[in-house]
Amino acid sequence: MLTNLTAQPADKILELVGMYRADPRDTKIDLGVGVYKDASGNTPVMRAVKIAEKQLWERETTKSYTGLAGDPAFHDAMIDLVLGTSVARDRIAAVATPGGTGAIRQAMELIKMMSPDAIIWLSNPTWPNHPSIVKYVGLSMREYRYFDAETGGVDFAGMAEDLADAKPGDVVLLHGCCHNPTGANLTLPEWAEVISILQETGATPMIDIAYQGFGDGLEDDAAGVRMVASEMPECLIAASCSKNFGVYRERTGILMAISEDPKNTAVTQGNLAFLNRQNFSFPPDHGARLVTMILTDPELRADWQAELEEVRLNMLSLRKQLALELQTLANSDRFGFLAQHRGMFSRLGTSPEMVAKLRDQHGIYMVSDSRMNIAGLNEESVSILAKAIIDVGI
Ligand code: PLP
Ligand code: TYF
Repeated sequence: MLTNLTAQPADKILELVGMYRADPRDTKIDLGVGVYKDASGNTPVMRAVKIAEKQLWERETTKSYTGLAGDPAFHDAMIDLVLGTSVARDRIAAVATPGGTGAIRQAMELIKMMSPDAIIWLSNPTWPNHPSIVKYVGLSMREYRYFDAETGGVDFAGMAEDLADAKPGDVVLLHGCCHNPTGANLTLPEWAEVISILQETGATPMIDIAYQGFGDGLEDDAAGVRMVASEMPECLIAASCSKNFGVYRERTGILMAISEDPKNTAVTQGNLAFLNRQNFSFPPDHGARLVTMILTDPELRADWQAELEEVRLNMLSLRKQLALELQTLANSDRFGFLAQHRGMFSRLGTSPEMVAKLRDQHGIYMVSDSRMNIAGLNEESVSILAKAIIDVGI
């Protein structure tokens, strides 16, 4: 039976990790997988996470099962973080999931139950796991224009035109902030316009938010999500704690499903718990518990927010430095968009051949679509990257 299997295509981002490791050059630079790294290239455990882990070790009296939906205190803390007070709590059903990816998967399964003929609208480009999960779950998809390669910004006119074709029962998947892979984001007036289109078409929004706090700050990064959630009758939200709490391997995420009428919340909650039970039963608890402790303890929360802000400002300053060095070397503003982008990623906007040249000639690793993880840089390597970009002729 196992001989019936055929090879699966590799994940292009994860494949790069192996290529980078195999490269013997000590000057190599890793701008591949989206993991935050400090100036020394380490991905540290955040201070508040370490303290919470110690407290948990001291205080935890049982590791018995939680509930199928996870700990309600985690739901409350995350709903507060992502949505603030934008939506009445009694309209929101929520389940803890294994990471943001688990939330996306559960959302797609929920959509399949509610609207099997739904078309899932995905930005072009988007995180490669979006289309692969949609396809695997057996839903249809269409792309909407998103990135304007000429300007390095959002092709909003194209996006609006494409989304006007969405139908009731369809789902429009939006990145809450820090768009992966481009780094180009919607402005608040553009979010408002997306809401008008959703209202005109009757399509349902789903928001994937995996980098809250990495762009313009915790509150600003959630502004688009909050606007959509407060103005649309229904909304799905998949949130990840992997990046902003640095708990990647703990698999910590949440799916929220907002109903128009609070009377529908209990049935929705039951269906979310049902889906957890079918797929993995109880969700992982360790990361969720740490996140809950941090968000509900004023001292831990303040320390976490301060460290997250250091992380955000570090990436922002690296972006600005890169844009500036390229401006000087190229004697033009054509890389100015790098300073406008927000979050971990920027799409440089060059060909896979040029990306291969950067790798072969300079030991600089980025995804073949020219997505760079800005956190893979430090003050010294920014100059090396800028020179290499000009040297290969981008
Ligand atoms: N969505 C996007 C756009 C991402 O980049 C990631 C990153 O890993 C995720 C979701 C989910 O991450 P995780 O499953 O590790 O929480
Ligand atoms: O886009 C990234 O690099 C992160 C990490 O299958 C990631 O989101 C990459 C690929 C993958 C899972 C996570």
